[in-house]
Amino acid sequence: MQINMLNKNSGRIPSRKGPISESGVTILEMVVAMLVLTVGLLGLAASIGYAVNVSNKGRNITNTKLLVVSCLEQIETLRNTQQLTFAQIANVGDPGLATGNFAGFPTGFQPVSINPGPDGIFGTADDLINAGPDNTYGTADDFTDYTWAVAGLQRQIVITSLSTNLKRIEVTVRYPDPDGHLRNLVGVSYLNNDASTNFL
Ligand SMILES: [Ca+2]
Repeated sequence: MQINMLNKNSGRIPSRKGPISESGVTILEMVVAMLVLTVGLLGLAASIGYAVNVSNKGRNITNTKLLVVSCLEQIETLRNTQQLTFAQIANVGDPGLATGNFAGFPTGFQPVSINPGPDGIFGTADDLINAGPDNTYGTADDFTDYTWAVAGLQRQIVITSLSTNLKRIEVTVRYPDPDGHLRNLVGVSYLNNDASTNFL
């Protein structure tokens, strides 16, 4: 039926003119094509991997920066609220550290805890102390809770007295990058001895 419709003018099937090409794709051509395709796909996979790596690095830096800034702001708040005196804002062993119920910020890198411990201050030696089942600090069931430590992170707080009324606060957070290398992110602020009640 279709043939008749196509050839309604001539009334017969037109004969093909010229040689019929029966050449196809050789195996060699297919191999080359597959090689080209493979190289392209490998390049695409590598670029995706690179993008994911860069994204992870950026996220780590952002999270670490937030940790550094929050620690610096905590120390400023401790001064503003006078929870600590200016003399108490110091490292353990600092000759200027005021004696009292606060032991000072320990030197060296410490675990980063998700809780501040009995003293309510992040970055001190008691950050991993859990109050235990009775939920009260200072009782016999207190224990060191290592699950509170953020995996892979460490923090160092260095407080230097520049003058009677000025201290330099340096917070370093050590974190692993996606390649497994440990990196340091450092934040510095300067704290004056503003004992006025402007902040209250
Ligand atoms: Ca603490």
